[in-house]
Amino acid sequence: MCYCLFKYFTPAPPVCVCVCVRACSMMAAAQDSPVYLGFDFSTQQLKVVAIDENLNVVHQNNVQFDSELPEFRTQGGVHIHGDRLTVTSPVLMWVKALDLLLDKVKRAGLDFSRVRALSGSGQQHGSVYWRRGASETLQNLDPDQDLHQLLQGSFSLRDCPVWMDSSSSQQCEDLQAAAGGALRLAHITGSRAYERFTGNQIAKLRRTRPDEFQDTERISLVSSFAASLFLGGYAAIDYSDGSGMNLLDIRSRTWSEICLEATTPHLDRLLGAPLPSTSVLGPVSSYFVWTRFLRELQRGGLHWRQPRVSGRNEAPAGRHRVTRSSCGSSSLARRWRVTSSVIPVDWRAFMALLCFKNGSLTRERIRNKCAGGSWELFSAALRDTPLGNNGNIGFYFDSMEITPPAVGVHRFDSDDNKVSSLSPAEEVRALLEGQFLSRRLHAERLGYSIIPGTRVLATGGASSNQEILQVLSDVFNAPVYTIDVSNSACLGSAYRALHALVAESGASFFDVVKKAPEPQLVATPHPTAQEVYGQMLKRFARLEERVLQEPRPLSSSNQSV
Ligand code: 5FX
Repeated sequence: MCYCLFKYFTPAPPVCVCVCVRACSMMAAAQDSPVYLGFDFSTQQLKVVAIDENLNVVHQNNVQFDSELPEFRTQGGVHIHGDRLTVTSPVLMWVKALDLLLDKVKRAGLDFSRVRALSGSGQQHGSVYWRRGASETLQNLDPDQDLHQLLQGSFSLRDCPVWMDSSSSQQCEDLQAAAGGALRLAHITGSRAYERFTGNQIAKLRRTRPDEFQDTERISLVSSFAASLFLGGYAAIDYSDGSGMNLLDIRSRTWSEICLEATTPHLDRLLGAPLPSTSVLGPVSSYFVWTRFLRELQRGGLHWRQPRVSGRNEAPAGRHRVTRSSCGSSSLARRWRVTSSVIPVDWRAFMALLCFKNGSLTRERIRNKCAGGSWELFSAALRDTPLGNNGNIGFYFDSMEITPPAVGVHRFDSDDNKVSSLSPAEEVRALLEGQFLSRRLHAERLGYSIIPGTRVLATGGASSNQEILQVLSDVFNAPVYTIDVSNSACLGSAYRALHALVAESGASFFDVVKKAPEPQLVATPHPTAQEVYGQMLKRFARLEERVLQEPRPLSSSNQSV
């Protein structure tokens, strides 16, 4: 998930004033002081955050794929294919988004000569297929042209499988059989076989698109693809993102022979060797230095040195036990020290990761249906309904969910009878309570338990909605904290970029983030929350079993509702 690149030069005379898009107090940063960039190539948009040495955010920007690059005709940044299982994104959309984002940042007045290092993250599992000869192209980019023009012939596959894809069930079965079962595969790679995991996507493409596959010289993840653009050469896949491929042996942190062999013989040649997420990849490509980034600099003003470290902020450490709940396109809950995925900021440690597919897009659908498209009315519905929703419980799986693997909308009244509708306000609360009860139920099944001192950190778009955060706090019976910046993945990446510069003096990532603003307490549980949701969780678990036993709709296991 992480990449880091680096440039280091004597400060040029400041030519632009730093523009802050969120808080004017942040503009206090000296106009020629260093800045560090964190990018996030996420599902629906490309985002960037710039911080100064004191970790203040001095600029934020983004490109929304659907609205700002309409020529690619995506919805939520993706194309859902006719089988409703295959989900892809056009690779050139991501490249063009980078062209556009850098232009926007420059137009907003951020002086690129202040940038000392950059780092980034990308949506996990998605993969990019570079055509033979692309490496040569990357190294010789003509500074007078846009990246998307230069790279239009560089991909053997125009449409990249992304994390929402669930079309590789056969390949998952084959991989598990080859590895000696789901448990054995989980022992090696940290996970049973999942359709969205990159190895299974690669195996499917090799079978269904043999010509394109033959024409591929390198496969990147979205994060390493993005790093490759900045680097002007192929960037390694990092251990943390590599943990989402069903290919990496997460203990030895090398590609697993068994998994490689079962996926595609000699696949390691297409993947390159994996690296710690904290690796520094090298100086930024001269294309960016002399064109988009630093056109204003004189050649003599640059001094380069090889950098050291990078990463993405996944480190909410402290005295308290912390769980992190992301409220973005997908919803994530992560917990320390349970084997599943290598942690970006410490490659010797592991974290568990639960992923839920029906997150913000489902909330938007219910908002449109029950609250006239208004978040204010959606929030009012939450305020107007009691904790526990009069016993009504809902499951809203617009597309095939990951955890648990179920599809469809299922509503139950207080006597556990299936009902076909709820009042609009109850529907809103049923959705929210159902989403958070599910996070809690599955986190607890992983071994997580709520004890005194537990805090919930909420990130992502919905983390700015007070009523949603209140439901989260009540369901978890724990205080909820947020950070001021909803682009937490970008912010973490920017911290990693800064850390890259100071790591050689021995500073740890934790030393660097000590200066970061503390997460703010935004919601505390209602006094009755424990009683209400303790009971409700048990009912929810029973009803989820019922939902799982229901026959799936005939047309597809992944249909939308
Ligand atoms: C994690 O396993 C996921 O599939 C999602 O959270 C994607 O990373 C979203 F980008």
